[in-house]
Amino acid sequence: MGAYVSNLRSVPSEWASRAYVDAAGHAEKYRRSVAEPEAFWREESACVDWIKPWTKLSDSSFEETDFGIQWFADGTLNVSANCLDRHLTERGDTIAIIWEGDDPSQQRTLTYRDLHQEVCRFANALKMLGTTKGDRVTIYMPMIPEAAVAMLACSRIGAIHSVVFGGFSPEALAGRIQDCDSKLVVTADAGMRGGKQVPLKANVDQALKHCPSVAAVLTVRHVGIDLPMAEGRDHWWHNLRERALPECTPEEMAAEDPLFILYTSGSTGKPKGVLHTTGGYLVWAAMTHHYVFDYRPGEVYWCAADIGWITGHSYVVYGPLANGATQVMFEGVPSYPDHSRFWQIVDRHQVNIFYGAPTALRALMREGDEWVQKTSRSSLRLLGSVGEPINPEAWEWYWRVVGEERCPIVDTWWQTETGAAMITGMPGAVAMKPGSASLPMFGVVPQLVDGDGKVLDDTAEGNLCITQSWPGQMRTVWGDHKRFFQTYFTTYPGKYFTGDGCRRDEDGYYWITGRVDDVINVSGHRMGTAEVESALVAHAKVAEAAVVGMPHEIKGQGIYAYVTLNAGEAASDKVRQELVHWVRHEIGPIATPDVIHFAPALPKTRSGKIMRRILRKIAEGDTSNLGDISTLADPLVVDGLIATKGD
Ligand code: 6R9
Repeated sequence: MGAYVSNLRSVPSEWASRAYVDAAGHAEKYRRSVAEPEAFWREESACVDWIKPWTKLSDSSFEETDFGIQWFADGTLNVSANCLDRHLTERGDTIAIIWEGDDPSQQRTLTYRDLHQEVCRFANALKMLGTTKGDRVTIYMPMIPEAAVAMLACSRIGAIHSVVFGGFSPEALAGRIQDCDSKLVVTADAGMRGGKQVPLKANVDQALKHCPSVAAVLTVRHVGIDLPMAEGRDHWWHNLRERALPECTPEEMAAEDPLFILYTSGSTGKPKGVLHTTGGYLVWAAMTHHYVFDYRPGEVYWCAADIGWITGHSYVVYGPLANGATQVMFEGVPSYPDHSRFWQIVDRHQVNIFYGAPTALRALMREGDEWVQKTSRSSLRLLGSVGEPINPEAWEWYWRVVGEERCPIVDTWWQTETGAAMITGMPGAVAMKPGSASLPMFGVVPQLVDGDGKVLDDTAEGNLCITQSWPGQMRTVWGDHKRFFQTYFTTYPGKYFTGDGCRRDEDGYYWITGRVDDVINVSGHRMGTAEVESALVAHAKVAEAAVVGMPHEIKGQGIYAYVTLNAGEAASDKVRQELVHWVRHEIGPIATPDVIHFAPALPKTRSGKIMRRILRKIAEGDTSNLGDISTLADPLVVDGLIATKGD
């Protein structure tokens, strides 16, 4: 027995008997999902109402010659009808969304009937503004019910939404609008986070100076501030709402029609527009939500992710609403007004299932147990984690202090590209190991390979690939199908490469070790080092920049930027602040560099390639073993970097 087994936490007995699947059921379902996919998916895809049932399961190949991904292709359905209409007879008066504002005195509830009417009205408003099937709509919103309403309204009429996180700058927003040629932007006057206003509409106005494709802006009044409204272009939602009927026939969509685009960072170039389609995505989001969170009617579920990220798409909007859940939607931050906020919300709304990110847990853990202990949390029975590896210390704290050793923790590994949970715990079925995302979801076939692509069997550590398609897999990069193939299927031909490193133990459990490419994970947010570099070099004083991740106690990884200034520019704290401000302005606060290291020169090979391995080591403070530096054009550069660290 290996080292991890001592940490094994067995499934609490009441869970083994009450969950949708127990250990034996899990093993059998997994076996069938791989050995008899046709029969398996015939059953599981019934979690979705089809207008026309599918007859052909999938047509997918990761090989270059016949590359393509399709699931349930001849079936038809409508996503919003699945999330709303089909619940109305039985659950029309059940609460769909309990909204909690940044200000703890603000709350709203919407039943499924309310939500259905709002979505229909919003869909009709989109139509009034000329939106039709296939049009792109950019949604730049705070965490308010209208964000979900806007997404569902798009899906109702077959428009493709692209949600841009409200923390992104006008520049980042403009890039994402341009890339997919959105005709319409949905926003709010402002959002509130931690007592501060986020000027969303003002950011849109600035972004639109560079976005000729946008003909209309639909603004939701939330905070209630005065705004300049551009004649002919800008519309208030509450004005259009008065004229919009609360009924709108859902568009019949083919399973492979696009549902949404979501931009995410990769190791190179600008962010990619990850495209998800209708049928496979919805089945995958709904099915995984059902099994992983074991949701029962009457329970209250809360996923604390923002809708600007894939977790908000799959586990705030589509998964839980497809399953008719009652959920909390929270606008604010865990530390406002104080560090008890999450747990006060749990008590106020009697939350049973809570799903959050390790970075928030680490930040709260640092503030001390008393913030948690002064709340009851007796309603909680299941906890989830997502976004980055959860370190065993944070896991133990979550288990012991938050869940009082009564709530199983499901650690869910997945990506924007995978649509929903891929390697994950399941309460009632999978014994837990702190820090391991545990076992593959039904239909997921992981494989570990070494740097040369050699398949590693049994206990091993390597690069994580997935060998077969699954319904929720992304279908393309918007506007660049070639880039889709090149990014994910050429490193290890015939396999989907995740970009993550991973270890498999003797029980077949998977332990994600983090990204092995030039993507860093800052507080669970994906950031391409290339994006931060290109923002830095766009500054007039910067000659060159190289960005790497560094260990960070709370954020998981921090951003460490090496900057070489132009000749004649002197390094100073003032310039440092100027550069930090500049990056925030170009991308947004999540890209704020933690360290700016003014480097006289960067370590390069004779062919001019920056040796990032060395930069990572210096950033980590581990200069004892820099490895082979003989290929450097000028090895003395390294001494210069070590000497200037911390200046
Ligand atoms: C859902 C989401 C994806 C990257 C992924 C990996 C990291 C996510 C994780 C995890 C370890 C987990 N990641 N969940 N690492 N354990 N449970 O976060 O999507 O924003 O695209 O990020 O996040 O490195 O490759 P996305």
